[in-house]
Amino acid sequence: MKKSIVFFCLVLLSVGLYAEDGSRLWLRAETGQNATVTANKQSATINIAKQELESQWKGAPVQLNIINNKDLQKLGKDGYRITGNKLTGISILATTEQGLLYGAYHLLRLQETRSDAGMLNIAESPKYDLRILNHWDNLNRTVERGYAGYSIWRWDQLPEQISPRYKEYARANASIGINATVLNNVNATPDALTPEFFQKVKVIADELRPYHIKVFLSINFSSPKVLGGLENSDPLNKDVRKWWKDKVKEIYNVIPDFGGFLVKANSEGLPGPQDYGRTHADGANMLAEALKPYKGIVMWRAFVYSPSDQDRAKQAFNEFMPLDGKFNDNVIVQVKNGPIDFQPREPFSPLFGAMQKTPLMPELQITQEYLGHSKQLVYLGTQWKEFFESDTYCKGAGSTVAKTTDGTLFPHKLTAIAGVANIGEDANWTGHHFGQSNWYAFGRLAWNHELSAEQIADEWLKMTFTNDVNFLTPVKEIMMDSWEAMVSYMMPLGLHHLFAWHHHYGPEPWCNPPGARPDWLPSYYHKASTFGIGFDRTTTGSNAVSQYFPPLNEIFNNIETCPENLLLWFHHAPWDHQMRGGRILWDELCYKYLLGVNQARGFQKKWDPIENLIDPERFADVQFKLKVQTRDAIWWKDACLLYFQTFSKRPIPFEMERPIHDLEEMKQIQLNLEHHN
Ligand code: BDP
Repeated sequence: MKKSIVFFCLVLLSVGLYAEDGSRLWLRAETGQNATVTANKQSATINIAKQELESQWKGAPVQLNIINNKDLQKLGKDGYRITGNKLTGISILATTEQGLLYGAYHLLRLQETRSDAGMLNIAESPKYDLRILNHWDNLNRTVERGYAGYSIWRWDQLPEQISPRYKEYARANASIGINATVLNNVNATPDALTPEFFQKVKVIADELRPYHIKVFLSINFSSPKVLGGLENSDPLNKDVRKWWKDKVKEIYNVIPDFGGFLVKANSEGLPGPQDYGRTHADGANMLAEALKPYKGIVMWRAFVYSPSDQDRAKQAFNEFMPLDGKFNDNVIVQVKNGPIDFQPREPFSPLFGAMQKTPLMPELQITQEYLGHSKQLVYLGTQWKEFFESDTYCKGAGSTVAKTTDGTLFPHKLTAIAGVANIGEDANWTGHHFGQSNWYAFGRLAWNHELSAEQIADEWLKMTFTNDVNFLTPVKEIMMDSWEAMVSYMMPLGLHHLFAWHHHYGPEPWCNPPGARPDWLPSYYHKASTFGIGFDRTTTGSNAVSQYFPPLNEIFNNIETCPENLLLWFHHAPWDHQMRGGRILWDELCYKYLLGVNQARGFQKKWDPIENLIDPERFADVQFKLKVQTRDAIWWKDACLLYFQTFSKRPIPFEMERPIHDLEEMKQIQLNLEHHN
């Protein structure tokens, strides 16, 4: 009797211990190893590196040494060297404490991915100096475009109470090299600059500091007027400039290593310098001047557009190019990967490569606002690689976007890259277990954009699930195909912005609420007519192609040479346009949607057989979401094809599966998705 109770308790305990909710992310190494680790210096950061290795490293002793020699200096302040052998001893060398921390996580990653055998001789340094997350978290803890619950920042409890998640967050980020974070939404309220709020921010900064993560804030440009009671917030007004200087001083008094500001100004209705007839440079430089004495920086966003006759895709370029070279040296301009807005596939923003006298930092969106929220498995490593490797031709062939921003082609003082976070209070942090892979991939690519999407997927799967090849092979295939599959069942061939007005999840290509801004309507972008479909951005259309360097402008401009995956981004093509594979455009569109749906079905088929290779909880969660993904892929296919068919007036190819919905039925679907669902 007694024995069975003990047994029962043990079972309960083990179920409790091993219930998999995904909260451990990719940091799942067995602890309790008691490895021998020595360090030649001490600090909070070095102690973390030490403890991580002591508890998880399974090899011979590790030495952590801060050394200042030429070889290590070449690797920069975050770089490190790992030498030695797991059987005889390892040494991690760096010029700084954070170098040692990154080296420690590297070594553990090698162990967890079974790559730690043999003689190690590794030299690493990051491609970007600042690798920063942007939280679109509001002070009331809702998260704009967040799909993993409420914000992890518990402003209501701070500064008194400290959530254990702050440290876990810091650790996860440090383990992939992320070294900075913007805590609040770019749609910022002036309340983020009150003395009470700084006390809360201070607590978070204190928690993140040992992991070498710097804290930044988004600011509202009208703060001097709204918060300070000044007459206006004109950047050339002496009082306004003084207000910012005093405010910045106040912040640094509380947080001496504060990073600086992220600014969304004169964009989507937010205030900015143009309200006073001033330029973006005037606004940015005013803030830069205030931050300069403390080594703070300004990240000024180029995501600007207004309802006008000018093609939205051209606006940021036209507004920012004349300002090239006019920004202070502690300003960096933050540019979304594409010219519109994180669509499933966009060409790169033409600002990359063109704005040469001002440092630019790419902004990627980790949260899947337009890519299936946390309902769909979409691995973004492949999307981001396409972006990094896109050739701008700004200095001849090979001038990739990556090289225009990482200091290779334009040696600016600042190099940086931002990712809009997908993190929330959900136990698994990101809503979908596979959302974690995008957080992971952002960090790894920010460190080294030359890593392949496949290698990153491989690492992440091994660390997060298992090293079993029977799991890795099919699941890696799912990941590698997932982005392109989603593009196919949502917006193939360069279509964009077909999303439902409110939630940006499902399709609504017909959307046309009374009084709506034209540039927020799908028809502005798809321009479907009985003649054809697509946005004419050629020299005879909006001429957005001219913003690209030759020969790319000519390649995009010519319907015969334009890559077909961007065809309808640059061209308004007739329904019977001959595609390179032999089909006419309408048929090709139909087959693309079907291909995407079939790939989604394929993901289900590949997932089910791995059931016994991982824990039942995460298996079932992902299995359920893959079902939703296929269902919603069919929704996209039927809605878009039935709608576009009202223009093309052509049959869906007869050998293809028929729609299972009616257009009117599709138009009735009203998802009541809230931002933080
Ligand atoms: C759009 C989002 C909106 C953001 C905006 C931005 O829909 O919520 O505020 O981008 O980046 O994609 O500022």
